[in-house]
Amino acid sequence: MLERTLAMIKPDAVAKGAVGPIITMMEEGGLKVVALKMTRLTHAQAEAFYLVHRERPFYKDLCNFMSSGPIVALVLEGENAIKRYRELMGATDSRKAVPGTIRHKCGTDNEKNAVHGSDAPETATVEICFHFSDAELRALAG
Ligand code: IDP
Ligand code: MG
Repeated sequence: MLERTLAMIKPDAVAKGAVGPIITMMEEGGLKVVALKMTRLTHAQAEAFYLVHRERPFYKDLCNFMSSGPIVALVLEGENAIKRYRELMGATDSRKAVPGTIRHKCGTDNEKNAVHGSDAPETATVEICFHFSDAELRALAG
């Protein structure tokens, strides 16, 4: 099934100059970049994006981290893109991510883990709309 998923290259990976290598891994992993922007989340935007985790002990630190510097948001498209990209990212804790995954190569620990990826079709739709306007998404169709 042809799907779209929302990816973010997080502030740690942007800061270490890993934007290029990560996009290369996405493309070589069979995912097509269909939208891309560099942006920076405000603290309030980070809180909104990660609202599902608001009761978790790491929520405050996560929102501080995600608003600490620029990020790159991308829409990736491909067959089973959501699952395929989750596999390509690797485990949430970069120290446990297996070789060949983005988090193994570019992440540090269970917070500074280089990349985000949607976990289901419903969240992918919500997260794509969080970062890209209707007009930007319409432009993709053309
Ligand atoms: P995921 O990014 O692999 O889907 P989630 O459980 O959805 O992982 O967590 C969202 C983000 O919160 C993670 O990518 C990571 O940056 C951060 N995070 C998750 N678990 C921990 C933790 O135990 N300590 C600190 N940060 C965490
Ligand atoms: Mg998640």
